[in-house]
Amino acid sequence: MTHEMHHAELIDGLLAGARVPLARAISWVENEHPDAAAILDTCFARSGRALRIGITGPPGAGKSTLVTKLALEYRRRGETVAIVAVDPTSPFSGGALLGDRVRMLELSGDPGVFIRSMATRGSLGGLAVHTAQVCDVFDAAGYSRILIETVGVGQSELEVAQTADTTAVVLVPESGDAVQAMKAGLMEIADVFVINKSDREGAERAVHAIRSALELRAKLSEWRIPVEQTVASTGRGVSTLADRFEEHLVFLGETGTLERRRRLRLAQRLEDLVRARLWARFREELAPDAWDEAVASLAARRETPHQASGRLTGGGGAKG
Ligand SMILES: Nc1nc2c(ncn2[C@@H]2O[C@H](COP(=O)(O)OP(=O)(O)O)[C@@H](O)[C@H]2O)c(=O)[nH]1
Ligand SMILES: [Mg+2]
Repeated sequence: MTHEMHHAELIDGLLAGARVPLARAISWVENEHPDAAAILDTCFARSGRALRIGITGPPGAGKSTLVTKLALEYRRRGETVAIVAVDPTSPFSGGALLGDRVRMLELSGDPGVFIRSMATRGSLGGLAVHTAQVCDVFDAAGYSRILIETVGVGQSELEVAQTADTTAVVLVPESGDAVQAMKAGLMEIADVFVINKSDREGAERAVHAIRSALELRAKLSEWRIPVEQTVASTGRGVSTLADRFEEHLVFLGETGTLERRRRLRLAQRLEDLVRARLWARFREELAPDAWDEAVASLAARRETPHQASGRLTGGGGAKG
């Protein structure tokens, strides 16, 4: 498989469930290979069947361990599982300690599981765009559950989390302080809360703290956000957690929320791509030194940002 594959050959292979073309297709998507567009167009048209489950939370909360155990649980239930790790500290994305590598062996060799890490941001949109695209490829390849692991810190990670249909926020007893979760914006994106490492002191207290924080919020949905305890390292509570995901996905389907969420997500993707394309075109059409000159003229206070942006975009009245 060292020869350059034609994209049609690659598409046929991945749609038939072959792993090598799938891996290649994903690399092309990540690296923005010229033929990636053709692959993405085909995959997008065939996507929409897989359920996308986001697992987010602070580093060290046990997300990768939990994702591993969830994958095993879904395999027992007859689902096929793709794992997308957008966590730079994840064993799935190369930051693994020996113990993590051993853990990953739990999944290796199973043809019903495919693990992929996301590293590059690329130019056509951010990490969220690439994650959504990679998920489309897995979806088209027939994986029925896609587990997306992200570190719950920072705006771009929150955006990645929002590419999922349902999202679990994973905390540990020590970080169970609900205030912290709220500050980090995690409260807003959680459909399910998980207190992992519940073998440790303070798990019950953490659960109660989250529950009371949730009760203080205005009720925006009929969905009552569950707070589950797990011990990912032993698998305790993982089956119940999978039940909660499935319940939430049924709820989303029955209330039309799934459709609404997916629409919002598509709108966001479209916006991201249009912005990226317009920006790329703008930079392409700009005279070689025009950008640096504009910045210099701002620094020298010859122009305001408002004036310079108006001049550069040819619309004197640009806002900003
Ligand atoms: N005590 C305990 N340790 C756990 C549990 N889950 C994961 N760990 C350990 O916590 C560390 C971080 O786990 P990892 O899954 O890499 O966390 P991530 O950074 O959120 O992906 C590892 O050493 C795990 O073995 C748990 O439920 N209980
Ligand atoms: Mg991890």
